[in-house]
Amino acid sequence: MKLSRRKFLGGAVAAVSSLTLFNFKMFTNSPSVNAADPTSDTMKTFRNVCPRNCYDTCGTITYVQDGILKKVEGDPKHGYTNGKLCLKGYAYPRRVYSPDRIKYPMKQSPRGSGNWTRISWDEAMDTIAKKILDLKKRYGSTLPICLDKYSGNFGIVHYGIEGTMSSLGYTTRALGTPCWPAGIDAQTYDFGTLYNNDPEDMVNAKYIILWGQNAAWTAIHSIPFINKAREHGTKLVVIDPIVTSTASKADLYIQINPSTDGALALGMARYIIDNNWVDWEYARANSIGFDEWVDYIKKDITLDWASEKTGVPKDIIMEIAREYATTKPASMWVGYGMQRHVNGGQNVRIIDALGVMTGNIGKSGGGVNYGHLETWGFNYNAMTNPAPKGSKGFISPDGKEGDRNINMNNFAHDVSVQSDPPVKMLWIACRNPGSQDPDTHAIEKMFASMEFVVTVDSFFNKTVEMSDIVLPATTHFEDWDVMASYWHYWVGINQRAIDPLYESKSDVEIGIELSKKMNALESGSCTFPTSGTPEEWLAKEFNPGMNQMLGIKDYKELIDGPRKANMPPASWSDGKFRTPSKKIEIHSELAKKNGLPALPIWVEEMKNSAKYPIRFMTPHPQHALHSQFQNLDWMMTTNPEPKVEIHPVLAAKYGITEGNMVKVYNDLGSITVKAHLTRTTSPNVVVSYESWYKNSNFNVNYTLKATPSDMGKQATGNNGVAFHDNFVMIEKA
Ligand SMILES: Nc1nc2c(c(=O)[nH]1)N[C@H]1C(S)=C(S)[C@@H](COP(=O)(O)OP(=O)(O)OC[C@H]3O[C@@H](n4cnc5c(=O)[nH]c(N)nc54)[C@H](O)[C@@H]3O)O[C@H]1N2
Ligand SMILES: Nc1nc2c(c(=O)[nH]1)N[C@H]1C(S)=C(S)[C@@H](COP(=O)(O)OP(=O)(O)OC[C@H]3O[C@@H](n4cnc5c(=O)[nH]c(N)nc54)[C@H](O)[C@@H]3O)O[C@H]1N2
Ligand code: SF4
Ligand SMILES: [Mo]
Repeated sequence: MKLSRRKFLGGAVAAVSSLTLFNFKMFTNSPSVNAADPTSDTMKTFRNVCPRNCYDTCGTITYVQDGILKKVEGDPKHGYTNGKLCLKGYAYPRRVYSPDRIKYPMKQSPRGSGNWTRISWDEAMDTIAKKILDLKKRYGSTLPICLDKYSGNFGIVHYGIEGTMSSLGYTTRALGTPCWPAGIDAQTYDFGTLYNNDPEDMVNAKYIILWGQNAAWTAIHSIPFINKAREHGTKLVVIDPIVTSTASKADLYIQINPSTDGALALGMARYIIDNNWVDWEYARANSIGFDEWVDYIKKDITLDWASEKTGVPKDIIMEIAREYATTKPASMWVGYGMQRHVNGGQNVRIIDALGVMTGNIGKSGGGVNYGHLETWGFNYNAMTNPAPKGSKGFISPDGKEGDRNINMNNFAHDVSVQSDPPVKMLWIACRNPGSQDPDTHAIEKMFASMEFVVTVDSFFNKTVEMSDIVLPATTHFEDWDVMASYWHYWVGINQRAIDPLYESKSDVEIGIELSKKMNALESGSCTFPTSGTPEEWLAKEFNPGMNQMLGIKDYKELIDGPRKANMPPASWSDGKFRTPSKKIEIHSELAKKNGLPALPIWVEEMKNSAKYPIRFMTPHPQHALHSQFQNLDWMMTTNPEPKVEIHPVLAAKYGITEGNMVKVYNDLGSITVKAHLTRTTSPNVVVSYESWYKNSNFNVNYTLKATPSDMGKQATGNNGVAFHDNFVMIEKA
């Protein structure tokens, strides 16, 4: 398969938690759905896991009374999330019972008009099935149908969406991941795959660097482990172009010029070599190409150069180089933000090499930690359906017949250029390209060119607005599923805590309905099963290997609490790297074969232009998960409107003052948004956190070009997007 894919209150811990971890009691005044008395006789509890694309994948306890979800709490049996949730997690009842939920299947005519009418499930399925059969007849295959699914819900049973498409025949698929592909390839070239230390093991680190990682917002449950280490004197360093919430808690914050992390790491490496702090024994025994890289550094890298490139003073580079190399074990956590650049993967490779040269790989309290997929070995039963007999597929260059893969990270373009046959119909589920993809104007144009668009979602968003039919999706409290994390090592299940609301159905149930209709219209036209309860579908995802890893005999044991995989705390502690040479490949022939430098050497960052001199960074928001959550009432109260953060020096240059409406624009498009003047950014970078606000057309991606990052193709099928290499001009609106 392609990689798509605590309890604490006190001391230093509370300082961070008060910013980021909300106590649910803050919200229990709302009489409608949150005033729950957990001791009540009629109160039932269920186990759930937050299925969002979030490092934390929290275990939750769901309180249900008379069939109504009253409250959601953190699950104390989950050893990483330890009984706490983020604001988004506590807000789940507001999401489940939001008046804005899509309640019924609806059709819009004409598309984009806003003229929606409620239709029955039967009419919806009939219209969709007839369209599929019509396209198949006209083009001789189902390749004109394109699936775009990503991270709305990462549950394993939700791979039934891919399964639904497979059961129709060979289709066109948006392949890749916008999250982390460049870094995955970097670690694949270096170590053979991505495989991080157990994040709970960060308590054993004597020195921690968060490199382009905003944990206080995007992975909040790691903070208590980091703080526990700090109680024993561990120093926390944060490297980010923005003074984030995480940076504000650090012992040392380093404001780096964006996309120059490789230069900083090379400068550090030079100083480590000059002072002979290199762990030669580890590096030479476990890697290939190390001496070649050292020669390159001695020849090409100086501290003056590194300082000038990165904007980091020389003495600070020397300080962190010395401390990182001499305080063992030292842990690095490389975030996904810092690899969203044209040289992002290469920068990760250089940071990996720093970990190798200091002997921090394979050690408890160490590691260059990025992510993992070690606990994702499920059956993917819902995903695996054979194409109907006689299906015609896409013939790949190596002669294999199958689906036609296009680039998820250049979706508008790649859909539009298909010609043999063209893409005519989109099936969108767990995905909001209208808001999350680069170049929104191109997305709009591409959607407008389609014959038919079906979107399955729980909320009316920008993508739904561009669809012909919308089908109402259940929330994870209305469904059975199993969830693994790409960061910690816990696995838990989602129980069906409440019945599906209104007429909503899970994505698998939709597959079942579609199959019934397709086969009624044309027998044998769809292989998706037409039966099975949601719990039976869940049961089919487990296998002896997974059960053994989790120490269970049956998935039902997960109802008693999530389980942690039986794994060593330090990744790579067995020294068995998964590269072709079975060693860490500082020199990677595979990278070279793919047109990349074989060694972790410096690759230039993208520069601004005279016309668009200001970098526009659009990282991940605190109270939203992309286009999810910010639309809810609690979030709109907490954070009512979007902003663009501008350094006062830059603002003065353009005559902008606090609260002015500002136009942020480039050749692709513009957004108009309120200015917030702050010194948390630098004078050449403006910042807006991407998310979807209710009743607002704010969307940073109108300005964002689909520029590829340098890596991703090797392990994920396509390169990533250089989201943070975006340049704009600003003016008072
Ligand atoms: N400018 C900018 N753009 C970015 C990024 C950035 O940093 N800057 N980050 C990128 C990254 S890393 C990512 S991961 C993407 C995220 O892109 P997406 O995966 O598209 O993002 P979401 O908004 O989380 O989810 C999409 C939709 O899934 C729906 N959904 C939730 N649960 C279900 C379900 O069970 N079934 C169905 N059918 N639908 C469901 C939600 O309501 C939502 O509308 O955005 C990318 N876009
Ligand atoms: N609250 C919340 N949590 C989330 C998400 C969310 O939307 N909201 N999204 C989830 C998903 S899908 C993902 S992929 C992860 C992403 O998690 P993170 O990796 O933490 O994501 P970002 O916030 O995009 O980027 C992290 C930091 O990288 C910094 N950065 C950008 N460019 C550079 C650079 O060149 N160098 C350095 N050193 N730093 C740089 C940004 O300023 C930002 O502070 O988070 C997940 N968790
Ligand atoms: S969004 Fe992340 S931190 Fe918040 S409840 Fe879900 S998994 Fe936990
Ligand atoms: Mo992501």
